Amino acid sequence: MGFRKDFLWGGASAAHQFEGAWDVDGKGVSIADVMTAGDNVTHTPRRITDGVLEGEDYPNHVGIDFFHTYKEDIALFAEMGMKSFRTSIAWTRIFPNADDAEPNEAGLQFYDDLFDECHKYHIEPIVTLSHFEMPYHLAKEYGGFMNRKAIDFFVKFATACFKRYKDKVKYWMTFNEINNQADYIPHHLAQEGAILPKEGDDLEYMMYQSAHYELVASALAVKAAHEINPDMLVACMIGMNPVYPATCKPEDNMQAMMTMNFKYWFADVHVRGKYPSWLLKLFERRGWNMDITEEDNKALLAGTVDYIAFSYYMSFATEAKAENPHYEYRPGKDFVRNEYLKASDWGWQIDGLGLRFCLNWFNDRFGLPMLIVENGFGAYDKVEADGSIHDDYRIEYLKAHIEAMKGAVEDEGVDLLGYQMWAPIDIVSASTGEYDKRYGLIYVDMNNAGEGTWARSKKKSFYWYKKVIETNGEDLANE
Ligand code: BGP
Repeated sequence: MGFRKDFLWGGASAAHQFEGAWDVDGKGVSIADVMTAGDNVTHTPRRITDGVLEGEDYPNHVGIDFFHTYKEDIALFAEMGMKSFRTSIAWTRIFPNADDAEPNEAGLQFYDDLFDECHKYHIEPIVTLSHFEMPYHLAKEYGGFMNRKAIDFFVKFATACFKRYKDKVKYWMTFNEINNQADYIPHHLAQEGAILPKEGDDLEYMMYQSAHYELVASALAVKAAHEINPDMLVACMIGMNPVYPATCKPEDNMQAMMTMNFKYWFADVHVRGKYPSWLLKLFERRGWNMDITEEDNKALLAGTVDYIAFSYYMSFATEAKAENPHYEYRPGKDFVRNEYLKASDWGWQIDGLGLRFCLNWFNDRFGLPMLIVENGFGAYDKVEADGSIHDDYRIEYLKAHIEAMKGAVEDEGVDLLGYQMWAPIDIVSASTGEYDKRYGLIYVDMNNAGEGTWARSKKKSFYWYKKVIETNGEDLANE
């Protein structure tokens, strides 16, 4: 019973959200480097600027300066007992413009040093190749993944990483939350596909076409990895937030099922190497002339993934509407509030059991090993006069989710490799660009207003998670 002995307990982050050092040692400008700071209190969204502009506030330029503090921070992860640490390789540290002839040695060396530091403490590095940080040059000069050339640039980048770290990194992921763009909002198209849409563009079509090129790029990367070192395991990475029917009306149930299809078909292609029939029908219905070649289809089949990595934060509920006879997913139109769930200050509905649902959904559909690579609670933290931080809400969130995954392992027998909470240390929020939306077990003294010393301190959840890891998930009590 319980989790496997070598269960990969750990924490996850992404280069652009914590490394900072945005222009150090030859690093190029990424999409994240042209995204401004937002704010939940004033409802200020992030903006994407036309290059790096004077006078704008770009929080990812600084992150939490992990680029310079990684040794101290990893020592804290080790103290917590972390067995694994997920991060990404910033594409622009390796190929600053995407189309460079040779990789940047200083960038490659940084990750060598970082992975060595992890291994020093027997922490397994788990690596995402592309986590919302595509080269800005790729977006601006090539149109990002709307251009077939992006496939070659990505495969070149992936291959350089596989070759360099083949003896240091075993677990890989290609594109972080590749399915986030199913909503085809400009923010996600930029983060996922380096696409900067213009007024009047058909965003829905662009999403499907560029996602196709990304899926081919991912499949070619999987194949390359296996050729370089057959022991390396490469996953897709899906942002999984299940969609429930609002009622037991058959139409609502049908709507929920199709919405799951529309949001998670990316996993079907990654795992099965081919498109689901309903999606080919959608292409037909839209009358799109998709650029999907025979060679692409072969590549998809030859590069299916080894395991499924996914993030989980919340669940949604949806209802059917008569005006939507094909039960399509229409972003922003058919979701309803789930009255059984509470939500975070950012409106994310908290649903521990939903994680068990996801594990079973993936397991039944694909039967592959799984790795939970993100799960956590973004909240405002309060520092007491004595410096302590009592983040019981975060402990409660993590506890409920770990209990749910335990259920899926013990009762349903899902093959779960590990759990990486998001994030072991406070970092910049990806959606809002805030410091105040905190996920960490380690506090970083910096706020939205730019005030703070950058000092690190341990929250109550730090000690709690240490005990959880020590007992391999047996003792989850919050004392
Ligand atoms: C996921 C992303 C992460 C991370 C997390 C929390 O979608 O993969 O990069 O940031 O969500 O989201 P946020 O930072 O917006 O609160």
